[in-house]
Amino acid sequence: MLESNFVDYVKIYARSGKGGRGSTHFRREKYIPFGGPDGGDGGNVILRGDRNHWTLLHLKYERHILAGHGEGGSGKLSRGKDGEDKIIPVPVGTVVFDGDTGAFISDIQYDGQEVVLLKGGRGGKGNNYFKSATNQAPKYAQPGEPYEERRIIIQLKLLADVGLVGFPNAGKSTLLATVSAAKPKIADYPFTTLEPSLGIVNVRDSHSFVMADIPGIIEGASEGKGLGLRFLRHIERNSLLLFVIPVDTIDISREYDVLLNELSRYNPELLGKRRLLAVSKSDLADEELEMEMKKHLPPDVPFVFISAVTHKGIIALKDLLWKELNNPAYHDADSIIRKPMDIKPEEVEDCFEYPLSGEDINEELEF
Ligand SMILES: Nc1nc2c(ncn2[C@@H]2O[C@H](COP(=O)(O)OP(=O)(O)OP(=O)(O)O)[C@@H](O)[C@H]2O)c(=O)[nH]1
Ligand SMILES: [Mg+2]
Repeated sequence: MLESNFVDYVKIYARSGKGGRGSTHFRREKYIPFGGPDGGDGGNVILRGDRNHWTLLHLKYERHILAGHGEGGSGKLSRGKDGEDKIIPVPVGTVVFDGDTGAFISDIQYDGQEVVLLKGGRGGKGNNYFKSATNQAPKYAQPGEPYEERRIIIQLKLLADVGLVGFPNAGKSTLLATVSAAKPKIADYPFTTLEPSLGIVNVRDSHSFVMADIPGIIEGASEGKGLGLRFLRHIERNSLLLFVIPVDTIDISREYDVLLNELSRYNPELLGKRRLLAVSKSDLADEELEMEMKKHLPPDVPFVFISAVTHKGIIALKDLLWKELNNPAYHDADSIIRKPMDIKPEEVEDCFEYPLSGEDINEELEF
C-alpha cells in the first residue's frame, strides 16, 4: 500500500499552545502604578470535517501538529497575542483515537463539524488584575496555563450504506461498476481491488444510496492472509452487508460461513448487521442448475441471482437493498465505530520514532 493515495490511517503528535504569562509592570512616575496586563491564550488543536478531503493523504507526512503559544502580556496594559489555533481538516467519516491507550476520542460525521482535540492554555493575569484597595501595586502576575499534548491515531471509516463482502474475484467491483458511475478496476485475477471505493446507486430515479467496494477477503485473512482484514473498518458504518459469491462456487454455504467467520474475528459485532446475498455471474448457470443451487444456499439470508453480463437480477437487487435499508430494525453502528482500538505497544513506539514532549519539539522546531 506504500504507493497508494488511499491513506486511511495516520498517527500524529498534537500539542496545543501554552498560555502567555501575565506581566508585572509599573509606570515609572511616582505613585502611579500601572498594572501589567494579561498573557494571550494558547491556540487550540481542532479537527474539522471537510468534504474536500476523501482520504488522510494530506496528513501522511505531518507527524507533529502544534498550535501557537500565547504571548506574554507587556507594559502599558497591552495584552499578549493569542496563539494561533491549528485546524486539522479531515474527511467526513474520520474517527480519532488516543495513540497510547486506544481510547475513542471523537467521530467526525459531517462537513464543517469541529471538535476541539486539545485546548490551549489560558493566558495568565497580569498584576493589574490583582490590584485591590489595600495593594495598589502588586508585584506578582500569573503564569500562563500549560499546553496539552497527545499522540493520536486518525482513522478513516468510510461513510456508506451498503458494504460488499466477498472472496477475491467474486465480482464485487463489477457489481459496483454496474449499479453506479464508479469505475473500480476489474480483472480476472484475485486482489484486483487494493483499496476501497464508493459509488452512488440510484434506485428507480427517485432514491439513492452509497455502496462501498472493499478488497476481497480470504480464509485466514484474520491472521493476515491476503490483504488481511484492515479494510473491514470501511464497512463498520454500513447498515447492510451484501455478500457476493459467484454461482460457480463449489459450496456457496461454506464460502458464506468462511466470510462470516473472518468478519467475526475482526469484530463479532459486525455480525449484528443485516446481510443479503448476491449470487454473482449467474449467466454461467442455466435455469435448471440455478433451481438446484437454491436448495443449498445458506438459510436465513435473502438472496438474488445476478449477472453483470446480462443484467439479470440487477434491478431486483437494487430494490431489495433499498427496501432493506429502510427497514428500521437496524443494528446501531455507533458501538462498532466507537470501540476502543487495540494498541500494541511496539506499534506506538514505531510510529512516533522517539518519545516526545512539547518542550523538545519547541526546541527542535525553534519555536
Ligand atoms: N461471466 C461473468 N463474469 C463476471 C461477472 N461479474 C464479474 N465477472 C468477472 O469476474 C472477474 C472478477 O471481477 P471483479 O469485479 O474484479 O471481482 P472482485 O470481487 O472485485 O475481485 P477483487 O477485487 O480481486 O476482490 C472479472 O474477470 C469479471 O469480468 C458476471 O456477472 N458474469
Ligand atoms: Mg474488486
